[in-house]
Amino acid sequence: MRFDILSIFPEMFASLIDYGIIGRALKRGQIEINLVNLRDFAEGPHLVTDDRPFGGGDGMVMKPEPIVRALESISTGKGEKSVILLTPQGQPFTQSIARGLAMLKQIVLVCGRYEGVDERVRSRYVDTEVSIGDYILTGGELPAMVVVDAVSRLIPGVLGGARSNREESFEDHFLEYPHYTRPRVFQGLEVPSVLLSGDHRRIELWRRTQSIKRTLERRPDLLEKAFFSEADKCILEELKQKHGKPSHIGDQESDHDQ
Ligand code: 9D3
Repeated sequence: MRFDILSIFPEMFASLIDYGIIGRALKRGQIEINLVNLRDFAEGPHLVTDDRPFGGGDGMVMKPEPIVRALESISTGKGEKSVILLTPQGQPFTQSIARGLAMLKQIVLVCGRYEGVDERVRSRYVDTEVSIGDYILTGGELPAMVVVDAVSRLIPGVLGGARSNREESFEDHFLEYPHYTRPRVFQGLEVPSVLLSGDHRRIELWRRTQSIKRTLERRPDLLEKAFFSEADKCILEELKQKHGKPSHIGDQESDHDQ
């Protein structure tokens, strides 16, 4: 996968490139990131990339020419390519969109700043518009990093092999069960005894119950898409009987039972 990222702040991507799984994927050549500084494609003595909006109003708009020149400078190889504009007006980014993007050969990410980019760039050059959620950021750079991160980890070999298999399973519509590691007692808090029992069937049942319970309490919206096995349905019925309403967030008592 090759990512071309157009931004007036390419330095912001240093942390993405230098650390962790993405840093390792870059070193291994599993992904490629080409940072394009929009200012390099600006003209005039001040190399401006923005201008005042026609029709008046507050804020500035990104000029079309630097973005289009930058887009035209990008080399394209074989395979499918997509130009994505990061914008609050885009479709909400999901795991499903990430999976679709992971099948491409090249992704061009256009990071907006100010009030946004000139509409004619969007209409003529952009394939997809993506938002990362309903909150206001100062630009498209952090959203672009979110897309690179989410897509890269889906590319075969970028993560360890065992992890990716689990991803494919139906489990991903549930929140995860609680995790514990050593020490067995931390600040007086014990690891649930079932996890120390060595009884793998009971452990599996406990984890599945915790997963369903957490999803019910915190993200009931996810359950609409989730696939329930017959065993899952039994667990769900039992949970519903125990607590009438699934709204015990932060209820310490209910976190201890099974
Ligand atoms: C007058 C309203 N504008 C400023 C408050 C709208 C506005 C313009 C540009 C709001 C945010 C931005 C910058 N944000 C992005 O470019 C952006 C973004 C976001 O803010 N939230 C979630 N996803 C994204 S993707 C790009």
